[in-house]
Amino acid sequence: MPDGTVIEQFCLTNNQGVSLEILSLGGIIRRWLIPHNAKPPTDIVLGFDSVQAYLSDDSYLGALVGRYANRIAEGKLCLESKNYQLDINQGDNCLHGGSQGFNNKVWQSTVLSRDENPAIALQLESPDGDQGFPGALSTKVIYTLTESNRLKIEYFATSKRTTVFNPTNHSYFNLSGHNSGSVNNQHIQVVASYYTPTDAHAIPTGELIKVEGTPFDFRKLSTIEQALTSAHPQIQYGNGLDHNLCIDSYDPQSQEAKYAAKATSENTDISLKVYTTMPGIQVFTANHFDHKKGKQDSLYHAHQGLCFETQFYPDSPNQPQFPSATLKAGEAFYSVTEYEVLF
Ligand code: FUC
Repeated sequence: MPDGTVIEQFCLTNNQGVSLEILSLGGIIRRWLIPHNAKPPTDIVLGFDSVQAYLSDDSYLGALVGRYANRIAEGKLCLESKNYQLDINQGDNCLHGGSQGFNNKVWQSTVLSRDENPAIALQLESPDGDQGFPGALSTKVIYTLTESNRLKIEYFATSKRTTVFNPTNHSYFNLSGHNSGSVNNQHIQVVASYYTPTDAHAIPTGELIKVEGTPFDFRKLSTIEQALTSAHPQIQYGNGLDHNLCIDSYDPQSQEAKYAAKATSENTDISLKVYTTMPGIQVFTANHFDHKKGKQDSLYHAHQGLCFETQFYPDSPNQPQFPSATLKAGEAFYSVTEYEVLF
């Protein structure tokens, strides 16, 4: 780091030959290698070669995001009758926890082994008032790679004062390989009957709209392209998919990750399945990428990556009808998202 702090890189490997490289900077998943018989492994996530590149980029490649993934309108938060002004870092809004969010922090790391599976724990103390959020927050994220090729990401937190908490991981997947061009002809499924439409600045209008008859109907496996080429105004706003879909299987009482989404590449026959305890999933197609210089001299263009960001709905603190991201003082937060790779 510029101040001399050392960043560590961990490699999680299983007996199936899957391996992941994870940085203590932002818990960034830098490489995710899937073996192929007789061919070099396919790296299914976008990333950079240097720490400097991660620090100077604002696309959250592979990183842990918090305290609040996605947007809070005008950075305005009201909790227990007190108003808080959060850091504004995108237009008029607070995006992904403010300009110094979890992705920019060096996390304290511990090597673990969970049920024989390789795992690491990353811990962070976020002080009271960090990016404007109330309450000193202690958070821990555990990454575990299982023998069934699942990366399990568990999020834990407690806060000294009532706050909001909505962490995610912002990996950009490309199941044909990070340097293979656009994801347009890959297929996705999202088990979501509703989505939360937004205004032109990606702030939810507050409605839940049926996906039926819209480009957001991914209940059956369909190409990403059919959505990206749609003339629907919601697609035009952001040059692609950048929307929260409401996961049908969400159960606020359950701590068991439920199937939510899938992506698949016919080029490599690699598929990804997403399971989560969270109510929403931001489906984002790297709409603003424009010759971004990525790993090993690759150039990342618009629609070259696909994010499945599991989350509370965007701006939920200002939308009382959305599932609540409030974390009460002293309460324990737990969520889990699992990414399973099939090949
Ligand atoms: C996603 C999107 C945003 C943004 C960011 C980098 O979560 O919702 O629009 O560009 O990632």
